[in-house]
Amino acid sequence: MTEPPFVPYRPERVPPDVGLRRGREFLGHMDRRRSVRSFSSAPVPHEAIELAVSAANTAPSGAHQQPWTFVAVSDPDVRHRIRLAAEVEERRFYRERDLPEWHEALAMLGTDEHKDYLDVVPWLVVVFAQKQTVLPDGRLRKNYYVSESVGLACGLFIAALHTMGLATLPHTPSPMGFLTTLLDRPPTERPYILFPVGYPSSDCRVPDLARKPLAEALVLRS
Ligand code: IYR
Repeated sequence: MTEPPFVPYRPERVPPDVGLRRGREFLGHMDRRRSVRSFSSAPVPHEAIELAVSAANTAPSGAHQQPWTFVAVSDPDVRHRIRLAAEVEERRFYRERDLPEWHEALAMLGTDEHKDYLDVVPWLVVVFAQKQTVLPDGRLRKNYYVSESVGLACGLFIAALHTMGLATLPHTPSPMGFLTTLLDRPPTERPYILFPVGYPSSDCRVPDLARKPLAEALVLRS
């Protein structure tokens, strides 16, 4: 087998004290992020969406297969159709499905089947996970660690939006098959997360939640 091509990688060398300062600043920045459900309709330049998706597109992925597609929608009619279809599923979820434990877990968020924000935000970004990728010659390539890879990309997307003062919410109406139809995506992809993107409304309020303490998130083992 021939060797795959490698190129030098010489990232900036960061002394520990500088690294810690940057790490604290980054944490401070990320810790001010909240998921929001109350958005302004103020426009967001499409370059902001391009920048956030470009940042997402730097994510590591299984076998570097980059198994994601980000579909950015600004057309108010398409957004409205997405809202109506999402609310159909959400109504079923909240009113008809027998999911007491799940409903109870959500109680403190104060959510219901109304998803007005899908009409208010200037952008909806729908992320699709490619179970398979259609190669240029039309053959199908199986992808590995798809969910992990797309999740990593979504995390970077959220962080990039926050850096630009933009807010979002990982919205996952269940099931989400309507997005495949409405956005005309191929059967090799499945809808992964629906992100409304915009500035938070001036009267935006969020649930009074605390992040779990580091001692619960990190196990330090010698
Ligand atoms: N998709 C519903 C329910 C919902 C589910 C989870 I898990 C949440 O963290 C929040 C809401 C909705 O968006 O209302």
